[in-house]
Amino acid sequence: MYVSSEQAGDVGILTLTHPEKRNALSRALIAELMEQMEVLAAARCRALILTAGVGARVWSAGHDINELPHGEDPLLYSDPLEQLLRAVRHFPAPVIAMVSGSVWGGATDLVLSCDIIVGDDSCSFALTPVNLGLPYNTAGTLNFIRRLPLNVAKEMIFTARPIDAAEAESWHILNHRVPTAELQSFTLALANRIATKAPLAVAAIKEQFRMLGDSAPLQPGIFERIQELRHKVYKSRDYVEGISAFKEKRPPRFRGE
Ligand code: KGJ
Repeated sequence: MYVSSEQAGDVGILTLTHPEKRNALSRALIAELMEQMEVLAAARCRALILTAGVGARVWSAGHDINELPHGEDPLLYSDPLEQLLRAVRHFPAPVIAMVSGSVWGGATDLVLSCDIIVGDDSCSFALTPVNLGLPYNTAGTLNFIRRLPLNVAKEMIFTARPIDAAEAESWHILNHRVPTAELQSFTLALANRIATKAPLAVAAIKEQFRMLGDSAPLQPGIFERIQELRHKVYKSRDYVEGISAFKEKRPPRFRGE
């Protein structure tokens, strides 16, 4: 069991429970998470809290690096992480990320796909594809452009530096930064407030935000160019080196080829 699920009145709470692997977003963990999301949606939960628990040291280490393919597109439309991101965006009630601890790579994409983010002083967020030599995909890059100030997105990506709670607050990544002791009660109160509102209106407006936010047309030529740029990166030796270095627990030696 990598995920625990509970329902407190109209509020669903999904907790990642695999600290041994730092809640890496493996195929198995994502399958459980999405199954529980379906159960909570069918039970008509009116707000969903996604968390790794109060006091977690690592909220999630991101994509399971052992499941990233060598020499192939690492973030295809059908990749489990991509399916999870869409499930969160399509979930028929607001999803609140409640964050203690560090959030890495694709898990930061996941948190930024939630509707509201509440963090405590221990939370931090990193975007790390350049540590692995991995080309990010179009959907994720668009999510960062929409969700973050462009200069912030660029600094986070180019440096892969975890940004702390104070920076996350000042850069409007967090809706609220609260003391750890109040994280649970504050987030529950927020979710309960949402749960008292008209659920059809909330769901319709969430869907409007999603569809209108996604409505920017992408010219075929631009998409093809992006695919070509990404192809060059995931076929490179640096990408193999990035993944090998992680598995061998050593710093990568990138050569730009
Ligand atoms: N995937 C698979 N296994 C992982 C991952 C991961 N992302 N992160 C940690 N693990 C596993 C390690 O291999 C260890 O397994 C165990 O979790 C504890 O990790 O050797 P084992 O015990 O069998 P570790 O590194 O010993 O824990 P800490 O020293 O506490 O460090 C926690 C960190 C989260 C700082 C560290 O594990 C780390 O840097 N993980 C990788 C974080 C990262 O760069 N994630 C981004 C992955 N990439 C993406 O999501 C994407 C989409 N991307 O574009 O890059």
